[in-house]
Amino acid sequence: MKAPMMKLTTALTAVTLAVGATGVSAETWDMPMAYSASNFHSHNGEQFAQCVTTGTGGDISITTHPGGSLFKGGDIKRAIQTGQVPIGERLLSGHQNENALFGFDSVPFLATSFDDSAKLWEVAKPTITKVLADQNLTLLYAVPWPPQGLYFKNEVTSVADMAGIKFRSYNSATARLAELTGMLPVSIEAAEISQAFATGVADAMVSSGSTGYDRKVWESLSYYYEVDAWLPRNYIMVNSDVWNGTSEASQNVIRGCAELAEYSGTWRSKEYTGFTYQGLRDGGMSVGPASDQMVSELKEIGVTMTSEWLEAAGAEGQAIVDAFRAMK
Ligand code: PCA
Repeated sequence: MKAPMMKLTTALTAVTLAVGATGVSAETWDMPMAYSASNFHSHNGEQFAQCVTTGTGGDISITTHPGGSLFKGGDIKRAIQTGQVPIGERLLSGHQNENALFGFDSVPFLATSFDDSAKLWEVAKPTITKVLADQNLTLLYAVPWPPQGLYFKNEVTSVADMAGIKFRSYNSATARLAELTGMLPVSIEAAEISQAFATGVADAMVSSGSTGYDRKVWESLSYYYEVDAWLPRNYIMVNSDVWNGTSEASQNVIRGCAELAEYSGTWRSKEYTGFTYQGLRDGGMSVGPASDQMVSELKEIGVTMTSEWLEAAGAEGQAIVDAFRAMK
């Protein structure tokens, strides 16, 4: 009796392996992304998806869904945590109302260049990885948006000129910036801003040249002031149960693709900065540095926001800032 049973087990194992190798057990991972298909983050995410699909020999194929088409930006993290989708991309600082640490990259004038953004990420990454892991999320990679500047419908030369303007915000730091400059914050996803500006729901925002260019904001707004206030990051996360159920071989491929995507995404972000400023100009906008007065008034507001953030983020936030300043 024993010998035939063993033979059967061996045969079954062989069949299972053969099924795996032919890709019958292949999985498809839907990956929601909040920003438009034309945006560099979305292009980069698409290449990451192709890298994983190719690298795992089709055992895991990732399909991206940009433009908030599967889940809106604000719903993506929860959808992954609850297992509605295995993977997705979101603006990290979009969660700072949940935990101030997520807003480390939106502290005004802390890290204002790509080099500083990379240093800040290096020191913040272990903490953010841990905070996400406690929420059943595995961090894969993060890519910065280009430096943040101010968009307005009308010319503005000082903070006093901003009083009463309806200001589109994308996280709690940008809503706070509106309050401290006397503007009226209204929270709107990037996917909806063209309409918001066209209908007068908002007449200003802080964002990159990239988002203004993607959303063709020159149809409603006329001024972009380069402020280089901060460089917020998008990040890609996987549900940790899904991750732990993924073979070590596939995990290694995904990690490799993620490392490549962080590098290529950052490179694209740099390249895109000048390109989109020119695009805004071609659309008819005035693009240039903010006045000295405006910059110095915004820097004062930045000091207030830095101390508010440090208070909210506690010892771990302070440790990130200290480690970053020590690298400079
Ligand atoms: N674009 C995104 C976040 C930062 C940026 O440059 C947005 O405006 O929503």
